[in-house]
Amino acid sequence: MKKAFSFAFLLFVIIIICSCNSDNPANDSAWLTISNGRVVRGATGEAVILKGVNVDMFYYYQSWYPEAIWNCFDQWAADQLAADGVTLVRLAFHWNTLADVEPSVRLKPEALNKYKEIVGWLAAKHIYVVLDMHTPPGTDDTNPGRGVFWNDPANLEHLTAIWRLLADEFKNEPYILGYDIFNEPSPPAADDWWNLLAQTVSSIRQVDTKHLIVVEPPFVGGDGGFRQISDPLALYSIHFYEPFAVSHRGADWVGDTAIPTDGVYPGNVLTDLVWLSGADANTTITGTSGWKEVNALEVVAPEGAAYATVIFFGWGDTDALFDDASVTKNGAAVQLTNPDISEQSPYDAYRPKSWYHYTGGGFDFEWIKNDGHSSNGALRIKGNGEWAIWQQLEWALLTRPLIKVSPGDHLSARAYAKSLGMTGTAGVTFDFYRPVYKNYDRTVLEQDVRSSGVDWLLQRNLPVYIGEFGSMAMDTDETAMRYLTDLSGVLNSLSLHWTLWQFRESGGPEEFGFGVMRCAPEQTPSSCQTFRPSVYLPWKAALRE
Ligand SMILES: [Ca+2]
Repeated sequence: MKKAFSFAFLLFVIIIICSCNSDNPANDSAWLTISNGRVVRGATGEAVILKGVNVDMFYYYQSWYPEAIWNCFDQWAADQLAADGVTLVRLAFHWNTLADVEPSVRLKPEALNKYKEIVGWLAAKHIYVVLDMHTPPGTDDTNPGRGVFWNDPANLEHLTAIWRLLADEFKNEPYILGYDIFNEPSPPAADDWWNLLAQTVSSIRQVDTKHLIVVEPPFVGGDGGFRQISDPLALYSIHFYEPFAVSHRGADWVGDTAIPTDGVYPGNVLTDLVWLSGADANTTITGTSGWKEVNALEVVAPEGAAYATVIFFGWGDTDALFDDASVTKNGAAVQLTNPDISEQSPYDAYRPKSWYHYTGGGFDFEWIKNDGHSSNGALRIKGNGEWAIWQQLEWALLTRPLIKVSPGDHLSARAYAKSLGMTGTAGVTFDFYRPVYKNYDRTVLEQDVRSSGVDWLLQRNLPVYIGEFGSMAMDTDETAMRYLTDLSGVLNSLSLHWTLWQFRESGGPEEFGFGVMRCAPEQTPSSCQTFRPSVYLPWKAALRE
């Protein structure tokens, strides 16, 4: 008896020791890898599908609430996620939370320990973690426009160096699924992204050969989309938010004004606008002049038109300033956004709010700040070509801040223009747009998911992870509930891995947002414990589907 007891005690001690060390054989069964296009347990080859949520506020708080950053997540939250059935968390961070780059690239010990603690809470509940570089070096969420990342080669070097240090820290942790190298990269050209990715993967592989690389496609026109990378442990990630007018209803950070809140699901959703026709100006300027009124009178909205924008135009050799637009519809004044060109875009210091320029070629455009008609701030068109315009259609927002019209409406536009020596003409008039709707239901959502890159990847036997999807909602929002139910149902039917955007809001109880939970910035999840049913309920159901 005595001998048997000692043996049992010894085993007990070994098990205790082993559970403290992630290198040990007891945890080997937790390691995941990729085999034959699927995420599988390395030990058994059994395929697993991982589902969960983005725990994302760490990147956001670094910019906006640095004093509260570690309130974003706690052990209670890890337990809650496990109880809800989560098996995957995409953990976002801001580069500067974790790292310094001067005088040399190094990880900050306190933040690293915090992240290790979070990974430990999740690992204890058998939840896997994707580390997500959400805000890359040289960029910050208080100054949107991640394009600046690509302007300085040092940022690229820092990104690669930070990932190598992180991989070295986490290389033995089986509950790290992998590394999401750069959230939604928007490089000048697709090759810039694929080259940086290859370099970063190569650097990671010098210290860590076991974890997956989460591969996102570049956000560029033309040759955008996925490429297959040479590393065999790649998990290909898509962020799916179609139809945008539904998933981002009310979002006020996408463009200069907010996205309308009238997108419904299932139902007809505005997905595009098609240019229908322009109108003739009544008076124009040419030569050299001071500020003079130009106008377009008795313009009738054509058949099919649903939206109009006032436009300032230049034809031929032009050097003109424009200011103080005003519009009437059926005799009543229309409220325009920034008609006196005084307000700056919240996203671009070089552009006035809600004005955008286009040309067939040959023109330069400028926001003039030291001249104007009734107030400083005017728009300039200078050059020589067929046509150039400033107008108020922002494609990402579609209908804001356009003028809603019906066929047969009578419109007039007035503005002031100043010519600086030109032989062409300049003036003010309208462009009309026809809306394109798509009737969304689950079948259409599935087609959109497949064509977003999923079919391309599955045909090549590559594993697919929907890293983000979600819907802005208030508590009992029928559109959000049905959209999330159908979309997560589609993802499950295709056996895709997924993480919902997002775990929590920081804007307090009234925020119209994406979060499963909505808490004030200073609240920890355990002190908040407030869920948004329209997101929480369909998400929870999909986790268990
Ligand atoms: Ca002005």
